[in-house]
Formats: sequence, structure tokens, C-alpha cells
Amino acid sequence: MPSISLPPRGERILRWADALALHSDHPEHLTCAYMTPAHRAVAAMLATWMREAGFDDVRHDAVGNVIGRYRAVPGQDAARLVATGSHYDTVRNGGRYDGRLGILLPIAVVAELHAQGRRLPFDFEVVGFAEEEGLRFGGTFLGSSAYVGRFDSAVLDRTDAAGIAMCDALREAGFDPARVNTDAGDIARLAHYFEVHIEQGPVLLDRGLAVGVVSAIAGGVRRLLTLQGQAGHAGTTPMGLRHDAACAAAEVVLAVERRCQRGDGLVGTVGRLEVPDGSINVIPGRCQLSLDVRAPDDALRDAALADLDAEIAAICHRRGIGMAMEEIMRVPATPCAPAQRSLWSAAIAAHGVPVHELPSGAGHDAMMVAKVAPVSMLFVRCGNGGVSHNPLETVTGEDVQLAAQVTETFLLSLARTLE
Ligand code: HGY
Ligand code: MN
Ligand code: MN
Repeated sequence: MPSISLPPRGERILRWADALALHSDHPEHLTCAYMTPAHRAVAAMLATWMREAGFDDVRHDAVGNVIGRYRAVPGQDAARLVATGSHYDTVRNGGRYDGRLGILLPIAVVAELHAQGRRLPFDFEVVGFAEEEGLRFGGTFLGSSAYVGRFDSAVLDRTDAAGIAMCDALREAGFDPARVNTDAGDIARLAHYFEVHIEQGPVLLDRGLAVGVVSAIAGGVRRLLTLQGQAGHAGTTPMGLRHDAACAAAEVVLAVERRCQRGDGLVGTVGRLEVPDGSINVIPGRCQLSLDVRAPDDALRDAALADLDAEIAAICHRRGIGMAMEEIMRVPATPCAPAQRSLWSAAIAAHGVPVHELPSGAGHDAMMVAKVAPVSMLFVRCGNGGVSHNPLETVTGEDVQLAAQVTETFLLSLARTLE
């Protein structure tokens, strides 16, 4: 019987990502929002693959994180724990590697260790975080915040576009909302957390590098704005007498772009812009828009936000528009731990790849875990110009294969530092 040769690890991981992408909330593209049937199917697949890979324990926690533990000694708790992971939810019409690569790759690494009968000198935990993007309920990092014992219970009352509260969505999926703050990870033993993630940008691609070390993660603030003008007849209301909420919003969008073009890594985006219940022949009385402002430095970001607050107030005053604002996320810029950045650099060099460090403009679960342990990240090259949060997001099997080898080298060198 010819032996069935498994595809190389990199290809296997891509095939897993393809299988997860078959589960979507939308028939024509990949959307996997928190606690939908597609989301639950993905969680079940991750748990199955963890068991098949040889993890000693696999569990679903109170918010839907899928946690696999590969123990130093089966049946015992080692003195220390090292964790890795990322999120398995997606944005709307997103890519299949954002988050998921950071769960699937370490599962494949453990499968290799288990197949070789090798154990690490610490318990090694791979976490599929249930929610990071904030797509369904607005709150972000729901999985990693619960894992580190910092879950904001107020989010349980947030409702989705259909008016379903998060607590009801949890119950519907068989979870008990009362447990979300009593089921944190084993953070007292957590010595280090690392995250492998696609770069979601063009830097590694432009430099011809398969992987890179993350120096720091940009801090972000997200806000929801409601501009309240006056609805009126599109045909009979003279232009000079209007309080058009959409025109005010248009000025706000351009003010965000103008202020955030000042550089130093500052970025600003209005990703959602809506005239609720709008009609063609009615002057927009209300307009809702989102604001996402980030920078590698919190003071730089907050100075931009202060300027925008003043400019938005002036726009609304001049146009006779009311404004309400809700801040739904604020995460500080997060430095990656120098000691583990060096271990990643050495692991990359050991595989013959030039070492390049780069900041992350995207947010990651590592920002939340950094509240309780030192964190580090490895980026994997993105194809298609580095596009992400887009179905064109892509990586190659070769790069993923190399990233898995580098991760294994990193893990073994980390083990030597923690012995
Ligand atoms: O928005 C972000 O940076 C991440 O993809 N959630
Ligand atoms: Mn994302
Ligand atoms: Mn991500």
C-alpha cells in the first residue's frame, strides 16, 4: 500500500483555511460573525483538528474561545504556560487567513511535535479567539478580553443589526452569559504569548521577505457618531434653509482624511456611513458614521482626535446639526517584548531569511493579552499587493511552511530561555 504522503505543512494549513471558509453567514462571500451558525461550525472544526493533532485537552470557554493545551507532562500542570493564537471571526466579505492562520499554524506545529513524541518544558496553549473584529456587536476583542479576565459585561447588552442582544446570541448558541467573567485563561502561569498573523500590508511583499518580526502594534480608538439635522422635502426646501446631516457627514469624512494625512503612521478611516431610513426625495435628517483612528504613538493619535473633535463641533455648529458620539474601543499602542523579538529574529535568520522588523498598523489579540503577559508577533507575507479585509487576501503555501518552521525554532529557543 503506497504510503499516503501528506502535503507539506504549509499546503495543509492552507487547505484547512479553505475548509473553514466554506462556513459563512453569507452565500456569496466569507463573513463569519460572532456566534452565528457558521461561527459555531468553525469552532467545532478547530476543536476536532486540535484533538487530531494530539492536544491533551481541548475546550470551549464561556465566550466561545477554542482552547487546546499540549502539556509538558500529560495529566499534570507545568509551572509555566506559553500561549499562542488569534481570532476565528472575520470582517464582512473578508479574507480567509486574517486571524485563522494564527490558529491553524500552531495546531500544525503541535501535530508535528506530537508525531515526533516531543514535549516542551511548559504547557503550550493554542487559542482560537472567538471574536476580535467587532463586526456583530461593536465591541472588539471579546475573545481575548475574556481570556485575560477583562471582559466588559456591558457588551452583553449590545444588540446587532437585527436587534439581538449579545447575551441572547450566547444563550441561543448554548452558552451561559453569566459565566463570561468566570472562565478566564490560566494567566497566572502565562510566561509569554505570541501571535502569528498575516501582515495585512505590502511591506514584506515589497521587500521580498516571507516573514518579519513585529516591533509594536498601533493603538486604536473607534467611535460611533450620530449627526442630527432636519429631514425635509427635497423639492421645496431652499438650499440655504437646510440642516442636511449627510452634508455635515461628508465634511467630517474629509476632515478625518485631511487631519490624518499629517503622517508619522497616523491613519483615520470612516468605514461606516449611513442615512438610516433615507429616501431619495427627503433631505437626510440623521446620519450615522464610524471613526477609526490609529497611530504607533498614543499621544499622536489623541492629538489628532482632539483636533477632530474641535473641527466636527465647528462643522455641526455652522450647519445647525446636533452630534452624539459613543467611544466603543480604545486600545493603547502595544510594544512587543524585546527578548522574544530577538528570539524571532534569530529563528528567522536560522532559516536563511533576512531579518526585518516592522510595526503593525492592524490591531491584534496580542494587544489584549499584553495586559497580563509579554507578547510578540510574527508576520507572514501577504500577496495581491498586501490587501486584507478583502476576499483577495492571500498567502503562499511556501511562506506558511517557512513560517511554521520559524515558529517551531522560536518555540524551542523560547523553551531554552524558560527552562
Ligand atoms: O481592525 C483591525 O486592525 C483588526 O483587523 N481587527
Ligand atoms: Mn482583521
Ligand atoms: Mn486579525
